[in-house]
Amino acid sequence: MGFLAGKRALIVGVASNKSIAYGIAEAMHREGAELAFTYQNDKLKSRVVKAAEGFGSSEALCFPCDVTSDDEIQGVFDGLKQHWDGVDIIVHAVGFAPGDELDGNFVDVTSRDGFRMAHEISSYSFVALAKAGHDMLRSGGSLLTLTYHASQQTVPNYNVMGLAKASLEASVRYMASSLGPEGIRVNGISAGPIRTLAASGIKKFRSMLDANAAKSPLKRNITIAEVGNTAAFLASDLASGITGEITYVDGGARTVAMAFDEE
Ligand code: NAD
Ligand code: 0WE
Repeated sequence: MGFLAGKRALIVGVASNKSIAYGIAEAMHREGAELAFTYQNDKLKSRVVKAAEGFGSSEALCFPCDVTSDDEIQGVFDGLKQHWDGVDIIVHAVGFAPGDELDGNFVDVTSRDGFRMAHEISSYSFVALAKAGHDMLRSGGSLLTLTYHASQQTVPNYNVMGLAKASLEASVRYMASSLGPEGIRVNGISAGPIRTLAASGIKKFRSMLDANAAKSPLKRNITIAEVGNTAAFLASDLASGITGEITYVDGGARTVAMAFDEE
């Protein structure tokens, strides 16, 4: 029996089979969790439904959810209540800033509107999901989000997303303190760079992947399966003592100040 047997998980953020959320769904399904999904818009619906069916969940467990809409967020839990009497796991794997603010000098390219969008979609939405899901969340439950180390140290062009991720990481700690007394844990995974749809528009992503692999102790980049396994662990009762924490799945890159030459 898998270590997530009997757990029900809502996965927010599948856009393709390269999505980090897809890797998480795969691991959680393998460990015995029942899964439900959301999709951002109709364009992504068929891909998410196809993924869901691959994980033994029908279209009935797939809900539209643009996280900028409180109505759609509420609709997810209203819909989920028709099938489930509670939820144990919510995975938040959503991030967005206007593309033109992820290219160029931070001070020059950052706008009030881009700042607002980045923070609303990439950070507030995690709180919004917890709020709307609160009455369905069971004791022993766990919330997870995805972050990136550019919240702590600057990375060229990550710009306003770095600020939004810093806010998201602070929200992990505040949500953990808020929900902990009810037996609900809240954690983040800080993943190394991975080529997903969200990375596809980023200039020089290939050289960033290469630089990251060269810097990391493992001398390679990480996979969505590795993030998925960590997510499954953190969401499970095996991690019952861990909350408010950011766990790095980055091949150790964060721990190295200066790259070591390979002999
Ligand atoms: P992805 O493109 O596969 O997933 C991003 C998801 O965000 C998509 O499913 C998209 O539909 C969703 N999204 C964006 N705006 C939305 C909105 N308004 N409403 C609802 N959904 C919305 O890319 P990914 O790399 O798997 O990203 C998932 C998470 O992982 C993000 O938070 C990202 O910041 C984080 N992350 C990615 C990397 C990386 O290198 N790929 C590294 C560390 C952290
Ligand atoms: O969080 C991310 C990507 C987030 C992202 C990506 C896009 C591209 C398309 C947010 N918003 C948008 N908006 C778009 O219009 N990552 C951790 C991957 C990533 O993105 C970078 C990186 C890395 C790594 C951007 C610049 C520098 C490094």
